[in-house]
Amino acid sequence: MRRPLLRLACSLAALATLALGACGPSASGDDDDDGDGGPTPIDADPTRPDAPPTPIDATPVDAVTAYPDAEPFADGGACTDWQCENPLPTNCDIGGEDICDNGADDDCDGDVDEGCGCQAGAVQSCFRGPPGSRGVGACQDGQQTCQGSGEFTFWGPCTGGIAPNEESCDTLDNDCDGCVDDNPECCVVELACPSSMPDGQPFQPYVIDGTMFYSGATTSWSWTVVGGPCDVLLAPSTSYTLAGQNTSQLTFTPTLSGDYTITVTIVTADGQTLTCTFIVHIGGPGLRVELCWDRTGATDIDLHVHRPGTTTPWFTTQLNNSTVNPDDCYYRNCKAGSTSQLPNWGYANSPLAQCSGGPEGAQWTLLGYCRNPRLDLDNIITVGKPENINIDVPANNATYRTMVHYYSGTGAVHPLVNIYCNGTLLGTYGQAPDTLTNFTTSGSFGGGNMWRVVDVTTQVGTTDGDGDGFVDTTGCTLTPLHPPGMTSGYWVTNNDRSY
Ligand SMILES: [Ca+2]
Ligand SMILES: [Ca+2]
Ligand SMILES: [Ca+2]
Ligand SMILES: [Ca+2]
Repeated sequence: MRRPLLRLACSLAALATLALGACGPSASGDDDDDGDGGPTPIDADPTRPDAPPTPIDATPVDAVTAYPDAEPFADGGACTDWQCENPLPTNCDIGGEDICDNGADDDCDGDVDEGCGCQAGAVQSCFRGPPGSRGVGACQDGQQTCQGSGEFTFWGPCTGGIAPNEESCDTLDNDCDGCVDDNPECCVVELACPSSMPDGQPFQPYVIDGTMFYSGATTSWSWTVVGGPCDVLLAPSTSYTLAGQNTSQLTFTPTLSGDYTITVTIVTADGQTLTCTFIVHIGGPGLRVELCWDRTGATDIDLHVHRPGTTTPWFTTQLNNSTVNPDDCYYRNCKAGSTSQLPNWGYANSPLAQCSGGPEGAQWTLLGYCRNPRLDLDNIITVGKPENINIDVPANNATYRTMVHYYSGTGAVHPLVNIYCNGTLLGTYGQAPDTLTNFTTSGSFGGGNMWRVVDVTTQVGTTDGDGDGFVDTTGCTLTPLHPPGMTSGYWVTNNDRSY
């Protein structure tokens, strides 16, 4: 996770460090500390040494192996400036057609997979840079959502991730050309930004110690976090909490899965401003359904997940009675503190750590386990909070229907549903610009508007390959639901509790 802090000095030892491949000569000025106001006489053109320096004995840059059609370095050694005069090819097909469904901007026009159809609401990984830089150095994929409906669908903008940036002195390959800190000004490296971070889990505090990146004297620290679709919708509220934003140590406690872009800005004692930006992935196991909505404080919207293999009515065992249906997981039966019995769909309980950090944690602790399915965030007209339902190890090849109900309040509400499968966002429904526009009428206990969102079919393996303590959910097939007989549009009914 964390890279060792490097402190490399050029100046007097310019030739020696160049020979070690640590950093190149500066482009101009008196870089040899001999006080004569000029470059070292032995090196007439400091940007282009006459001959490759030897010996080079440093770790080869990952990109050389990760990107097989790159020009191999002459000696297979480390990057220095002279080697980076042959950067990795961009692989741009300028003026060509973008190749569909690869999440790459093949024609390098700034749009990813433009002109390609997709399934409305689906989410895919994408990269905001030339294809040749994808996965190289500090570059990381973001995500894009399929917008539109019916036959008129297209991939929306690619957001998040890390695109190529100006090279800075931080031990990372910021411009993703395959060379670390290949900047003529990079003589002193004091900042060691992380190239990757370990994954976290919802409700578990994630502590980041900034002194692992910068250990010198500072005058200030500042941390910012950018979250996923619900955080965009809930802004300025956030689904996560932060502590220590103005100290060297950030404690970030998420409630939702997703990719969070974290930036730390450090002002050093000598007035330099240094920054690191990186991504922390928060992912719970199994199937995770998340709901948020834009109007809070006066509206209560509820999330429901239906047991596979049955088509019993939502809410109650029959359309016209009041007995809670154990096939429907929702606030009345699926919270630790619910008055109705927790549903038993035949799944093992999860260790308490999976849910004890949430708002229902104390009550789950009394029970001694986390139930599956369970609702561990219940938003009852709380401003800026989401709601979710989890099944840590769902059944193999089983189909779970998700539904959103407008319980109380008045006026149009725009709910958003995210589907995570083994920690990866695979679908988001109701996100702008494809918001749900006809969700206007509330009604307790099964009256009012119901939005049947998506059927999720889970594929579950037999092993715990990712080591999170749960058998892996290896994939999910998402089938967005449309009004009967239609191939597009959101399916919203009024006063209809049927499956
Ligand atoms: Ca393109
Ligand atoms: Ca493409
Ligand atoms: Ca670079
Ligand atoms: Ca760098």
